[in-house]
Amino acid sequence: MTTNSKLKTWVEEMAAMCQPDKVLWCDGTQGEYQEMLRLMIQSGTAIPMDPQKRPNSVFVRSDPADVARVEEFTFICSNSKDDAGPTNNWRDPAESKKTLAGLFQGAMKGRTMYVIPYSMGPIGSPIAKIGVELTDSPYVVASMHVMARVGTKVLDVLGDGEFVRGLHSVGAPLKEANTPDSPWPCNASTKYICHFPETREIWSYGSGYGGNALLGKKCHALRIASVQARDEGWLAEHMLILSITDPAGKKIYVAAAFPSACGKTNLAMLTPTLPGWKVETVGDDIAWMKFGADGRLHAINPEAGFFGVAPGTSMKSNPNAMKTIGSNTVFTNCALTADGDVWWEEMTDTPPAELTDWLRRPWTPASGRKAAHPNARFCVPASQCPCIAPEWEDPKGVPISAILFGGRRATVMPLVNEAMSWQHGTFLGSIMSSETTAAATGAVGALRFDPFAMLPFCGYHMGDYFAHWLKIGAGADGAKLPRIFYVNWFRKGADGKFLWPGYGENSRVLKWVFERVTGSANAVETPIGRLPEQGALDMSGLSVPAASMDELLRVDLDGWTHQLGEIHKHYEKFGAKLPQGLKAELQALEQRLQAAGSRV
Ligand code: O2Y
Ligand code: MN
Repeated sequence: MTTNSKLKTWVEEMAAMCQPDKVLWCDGTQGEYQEMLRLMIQSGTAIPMDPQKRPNSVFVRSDPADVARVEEFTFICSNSKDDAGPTNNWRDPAESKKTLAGLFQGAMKGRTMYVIPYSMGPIGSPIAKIGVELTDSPYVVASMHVMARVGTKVLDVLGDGEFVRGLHSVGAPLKEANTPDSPWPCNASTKYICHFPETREIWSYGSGYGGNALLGKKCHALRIASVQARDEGWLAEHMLILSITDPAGKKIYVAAAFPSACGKTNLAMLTPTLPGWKVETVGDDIAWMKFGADGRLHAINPEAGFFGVAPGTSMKSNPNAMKTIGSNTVFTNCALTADGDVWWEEMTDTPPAELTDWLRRPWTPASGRKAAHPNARFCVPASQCPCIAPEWEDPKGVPISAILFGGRRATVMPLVNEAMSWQHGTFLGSIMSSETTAAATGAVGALRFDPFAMLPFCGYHMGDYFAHWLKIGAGADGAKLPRIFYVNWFRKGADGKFLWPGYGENSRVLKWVFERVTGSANAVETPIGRLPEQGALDMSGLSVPAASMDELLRVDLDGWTHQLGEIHKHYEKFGAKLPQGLKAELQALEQRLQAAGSRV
């Protein structure tokens, strides 16, 4: 238990409202984790996997009404609507609390309320933060064991200090303790994921899945933390962290922001094709960065595990992830093979002849539908990753030398482009975008902006968030700030095929980034930024046609000029909160493009 009177009072109040059968304080031990797996197996939530194939792993199928984050039911309940800004759903905090209190009243009847003290970041790190999640889901307890540091040791560090309060219920009370439960209790019709940034609270109702329910992850480590970071002068970002080591043993650290489905976990665990180069993983999804005594930005991965998308993960695309999930893994919404293993699309070149799909139906390759849910997940301790950086839990964090931004752009954006300054880099982050495809709503080829990959995760007004980035740069020693790059692995040729092979070959771009930071690679100044000089990108041992390389590194003046209108429209959303520095960058870009166009 704890001596923290604020925590004790809050738990008592929440238990009085939710009326669980019992309240259990999580100690974070291995025994407790095993007990959660046992409960999940007993209730039909999980199936144990063959211990010969995947020791200590379970397989879970969720309710089809609960398979992913629910952005339309995710709210920022700031006191002022203006503070949530144009990119968030806002609800009045008092109104929301009233609605939610009604829903949470008796919501945990027949269930146990688990109290999970957790640390986002290594326990005791000056960059880490503590939260407490109350939940009625053993799946959430088990997953939080993997994704965060949990239990008594966190309470010891918390002492009488402050913590983020997270209340979560699957929203499916049981009439009595022995009422039969559904294998995946949730509330199919009512879901609310509410954030109260001023009081550092999260109330999540109705979903038991991923980012909706593991409150340390997106809710705390991004939405609430982004507000804390603004208030305290640091950065909470949707970024992976990796290290690159050259053949001589020199190592630098890079953070990188990409929207979902752009291969973030693959990049974080990349196996370089360049001989002698090494990449190691510090984190695959979130980075918290604070200035150290040395004046440099130091990053920690606030998480302790990976909650990775399974489909598309294979020995070809990400052998390190495949090796990571060999044991101690919770798989959700994958397909099941006849011999009790998991499978998902692209795991193997040839699918198994028969499977049970994620909806428990027989499946064959002729079924004409996907066997695993596209958002099927593995949840696994980061420590199991064969390429985890030895220093990944260093409480001081790792000093960041470069920040990459990227999106999925078939046109216009070159393979790599170095920003001319922190302000220019902030501009590039603010215009991160992907082209819409036929599958997405809206016009095909229109730009869908996802600034800094934070669109669903920024807990306050995005215009103020841009201003915060500029302030961080303005207050720092410029020579010590990370250099900023925009990368694009997804440019296509006229035939609609990718021009760049991607995956391990991305190490060639990382090498150029490394050499720009360490001062040994040349760049050419262009109207859009600094691009690799002819021959500066190491292409040894790789044959990409010269015409493709020209296209990959071409500054598409017409394309950029055309998208200026869309950038203006994107910026208009932020109204008076759009910082002057970004307006100036857009104007300067326009002028450079014009000048270059009139020279052609
Ligand atoms: O669907 C979910 O709830 C998971 S979302 C997620 C999980 C891990 C890493 N990133 C994400 C994301 O949506 O960015
Ligand atoms: Mn993510």
